[in-house]
Amino acid sequence: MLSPTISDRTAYYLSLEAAYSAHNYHPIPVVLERGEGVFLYDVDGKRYYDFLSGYSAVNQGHCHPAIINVLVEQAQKLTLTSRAFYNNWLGEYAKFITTYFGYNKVLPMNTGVEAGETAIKLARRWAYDKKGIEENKAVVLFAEGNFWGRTLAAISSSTDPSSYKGFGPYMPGFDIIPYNDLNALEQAIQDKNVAAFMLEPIQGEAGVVIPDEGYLAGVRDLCTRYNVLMIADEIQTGLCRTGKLLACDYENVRPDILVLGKALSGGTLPISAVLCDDEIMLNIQPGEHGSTYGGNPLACAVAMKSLQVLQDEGMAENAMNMGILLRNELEKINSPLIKTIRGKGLLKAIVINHSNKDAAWDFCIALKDNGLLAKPTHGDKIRFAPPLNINREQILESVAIIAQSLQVI
Ligand code: IF1
Repeated sequence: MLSPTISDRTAYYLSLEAAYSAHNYHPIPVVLERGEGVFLYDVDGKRYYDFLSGYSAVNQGHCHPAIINVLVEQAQKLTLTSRAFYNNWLGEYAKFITTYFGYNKVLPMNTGVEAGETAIKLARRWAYDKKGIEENKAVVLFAEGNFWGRTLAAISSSTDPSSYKGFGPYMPGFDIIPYNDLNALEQAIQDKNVAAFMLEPIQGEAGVVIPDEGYLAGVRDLCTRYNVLMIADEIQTGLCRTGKLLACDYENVRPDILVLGKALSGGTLPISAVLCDDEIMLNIQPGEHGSTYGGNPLACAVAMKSLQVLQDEGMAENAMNMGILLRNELEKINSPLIKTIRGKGLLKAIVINHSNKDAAWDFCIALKDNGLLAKPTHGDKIRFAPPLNINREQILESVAIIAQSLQVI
């Protein structure tokens, strides 16, 4: 591996984390202290293009002024009541977000993985109360290569050993089928105990894997025909990232349960949400699900503004246009080191073509040295996902950095 250039201040923060924080990550060696729009600044004041956007949590750009304003104002007034009492934001937010996405109800949670768990609980309960599946027999289907978090349930559906190995035993009632394979779904769905199929419309962690055109519509159709709930995990793909409000919109598909997180707060707080209609949501009664922070007034105010900003600033459209520009400019580099360019909107990935297994990492180190931050995944893939308010000139400058950095590997 190339040895990165590291300042003394950077080395200091790296050593603190190494000594006192769990070693559950392997970050690019850069220490950030400030963000603004599409840029991040390190502890030495160096500027970088952010091509990760907090794994798509920062779609609206770092420290978006309108979101920060609401965050600060509401923080000075009221932050948490718990759901033991009402607050003056939850109802307004619930009305806003259900109208925004076209569902009867919302269930507010915090992290993405909690929202995934919530969706599965809703599906199981619906299966027993409405579909008539025998208690404790419900099966939820997942797609190979899925990623929806790190809890015991989430890793129980994982096909990636680094997620699940050594953490068993695993959750029963989960079955895994190949992604992008309607025949496999049709076969699995014959089982009368299948309650739901949960999937990402584009698989993020798997390396931005896009299913064939017609797959999502096909999933919708099979789920409807077999009375199985379609759960769409749009935590990474949703909220304008792929050039539409939701990635499911590409095929005009309306999932039965919609799972959102990440950019719902513009990268300020952990805020997630599960949306569905009454037929599914109202099977859960008081005391049967919740969380201390879910639906807190600070989160509700911030989430409302974060959604508003996406709309007001035309971020879906910009993601679409800048995504096309980014792909065209990356293609122009015409380097044998880039094996594939894929993705929709501003959720893009390249696959590196190199005999050295460290090439993608070394390339990201070179990107960092040249002023652009990205992270490899699964060895040879690199996600390019800048904030959605990036402009044309910034895309061109970023691609110049990418082209220049390819020279070192
Ligand atoms: C980490 C990747 C991104 C997600 C989808 C649910 C969750 C996630 C589709 C859970 C989380 C993360 C978490 C982050 C790395 C990451 C990721 F590299 F794994 F693929 F985004 F690109 N559904 N994704 O992508 O949300 O509970 O984390 O809020 O460090 O694990 P969470």
